[in-house]
Amino acid sequence: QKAFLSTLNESERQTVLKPLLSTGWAMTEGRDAIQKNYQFTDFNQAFGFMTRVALKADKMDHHPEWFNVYNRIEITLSTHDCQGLSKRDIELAKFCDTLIKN
Ligand code: HBI
Repeated sequence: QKAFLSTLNESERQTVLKPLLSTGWAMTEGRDAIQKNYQFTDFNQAFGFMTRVALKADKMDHHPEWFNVYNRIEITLSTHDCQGLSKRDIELAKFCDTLIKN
């Protein structure tokens, strides 16, 4: 679905972005992007998380920017096609958080 993606407008930022910022997501310095750090019990758990996010990302055709070392993952979400945050970033962020059992 190549529907033109636009960046989130101000009201969308208040309604769908803001709640994420209170669940550990933060705006990335100098970018219209959000990022979050996850820590798992071990690499096996971390990579399992990455695997599930990767499959979702490919299904969405929307891919994360991420870094992994052992049990830690730093994930950054932004939409390259519109150089900013779009609804796809919100969807993928929420998906990531559904995978975490706290
Ligand atoms: N992932 N984060 C992100 N942003 C994009 O704009 C994007 C993507 N994955 C695939 C994709 N765009 C394709 O639609 C384009 O590369 C053609």
